[in-house]
Amino acid sequence: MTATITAFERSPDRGQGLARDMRVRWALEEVGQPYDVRLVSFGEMKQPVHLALHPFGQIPTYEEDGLVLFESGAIVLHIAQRHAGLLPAQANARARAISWMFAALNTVEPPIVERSMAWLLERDEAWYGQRLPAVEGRIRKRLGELSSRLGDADWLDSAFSAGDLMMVSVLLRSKGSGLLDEYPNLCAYVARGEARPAYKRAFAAQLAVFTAGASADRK
Ligand code: GTB
Repeated sequence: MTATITAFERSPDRGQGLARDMRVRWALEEVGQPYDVRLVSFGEMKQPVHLALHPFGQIPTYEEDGLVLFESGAIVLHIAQRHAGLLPAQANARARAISWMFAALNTVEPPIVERSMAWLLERDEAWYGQRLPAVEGRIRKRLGELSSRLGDADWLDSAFSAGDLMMVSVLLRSKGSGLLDEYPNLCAYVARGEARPAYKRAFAAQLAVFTAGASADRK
């Protein structure tokens, strides 16, 4: 049965692929699984129909054959476990790839999200400029550590895995801040992820949603 995911009807990132449906789309493209997308507005996300799928009223969700999942990490892990292509067959390598998924979500993404939220919600506050260096310091700490570990390798643990998919997705969210540019090997790592045909297909699909919405608005 074809899986259905949810995504923003009008993504606030204007098609930059930064919303978390992008990592799910990318995973599905990597494993060659077709999928349907149900677009939801901010209002619909908070209605009982969507809350029955996602207790926090967010995207993405994933429905397949009676199974309903939320949380992009859980969804990508489910896809990677069900289909070949995103996790190594060897048990220890598989466990390490999953560690990298968790590292992306629990260790690297939080300070990046903190900066985005500060800009979104607090940028007009008098103390915003004073707080920013500390927030950016926390991002630099993680990027520096990740950069040291990656070194000149192509991927985090030999072959490309769901760990890389998640880490590249998370790092992409720091691109706009300019902080990623301080780490050339991380920029090259992200570029390798973006160059993957599966990434390109996923990016094009989410951009098409934004473009269609924008042209409908003009009519
Ligand atoms: N931990 C959850 C997961 O990984 O699935 C977090 C899900 C989440 O934050 N979803 C966001 C959402 O539904 C969209 S992705 N927000 C609506 C709400 O909470 O009411 C976060 C996001 C939003 C916008 C941008 N952007 O504009 O660049 C980037 C990322």
